[in-house]
Amino acid sequence: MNGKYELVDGECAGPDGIHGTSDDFTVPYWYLTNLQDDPEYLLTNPKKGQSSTMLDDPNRSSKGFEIIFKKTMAKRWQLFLSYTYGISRGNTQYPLFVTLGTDPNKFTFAANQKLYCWGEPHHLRIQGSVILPLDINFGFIGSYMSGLPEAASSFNVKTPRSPYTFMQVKPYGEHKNPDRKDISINLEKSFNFGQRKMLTVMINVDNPFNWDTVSRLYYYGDLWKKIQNIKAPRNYHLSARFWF
Ligand SMILES: [Ca+2]
Repeated sequence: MNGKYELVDGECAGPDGIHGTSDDFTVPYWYLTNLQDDPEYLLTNPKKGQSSTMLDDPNRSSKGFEIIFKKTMAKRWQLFLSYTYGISRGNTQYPLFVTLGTDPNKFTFAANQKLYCWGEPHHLRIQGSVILPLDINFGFIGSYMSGLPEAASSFNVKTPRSPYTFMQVKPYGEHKNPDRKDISINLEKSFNFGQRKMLTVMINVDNPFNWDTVSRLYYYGDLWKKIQNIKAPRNYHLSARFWF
């Protein structure tokens, strides 16, 4: 545990991944100045100040709550509503936690800032059905989730040792993925034939409004803000079931 570090400016190549262009910016980087002498670190229950790599006490806390409203089927309709809020803050989380004590850069955007957060703090769900005239069942499922926070990283941070250092270059949550809305609706109608025969016809439409096609972006290297995931566009599903 005899590593000696000096805080220097790392030069991040920015979203284009190329040094020397207008989107470059600097990031704080702990530079190991005695590389030859430095042994492997082994820390148990690491604490702030225990070594030159421990800039803060590890901490994390999670909070959340959920509110639910249910209306059971009566007078031909039913409804379920829920709102969930949950958030984690702190300076450690896998995989960072397992590497604490090896490199003070693990704390670069976490120490004393408590900006680390993970998850989708706002999650709203709705589900219900109404029996329309002619006994046609109309059902719907919808949800809204606020965008997942990201830790922007770059492979191209130029430091005194290398032009290709990989590290987190922005605080967690400074960049977020798009919010997501999902909705699915269906209609269902049954026809009875005699006492024990029934035909049920169903039509289901997912994402009828083509909402929020982009669900996740990249936040590292030269893939910065390029699309990582999209979700399925509007699609229809027609089916029939015959009971006998
Ligand atoms: Ca650049």
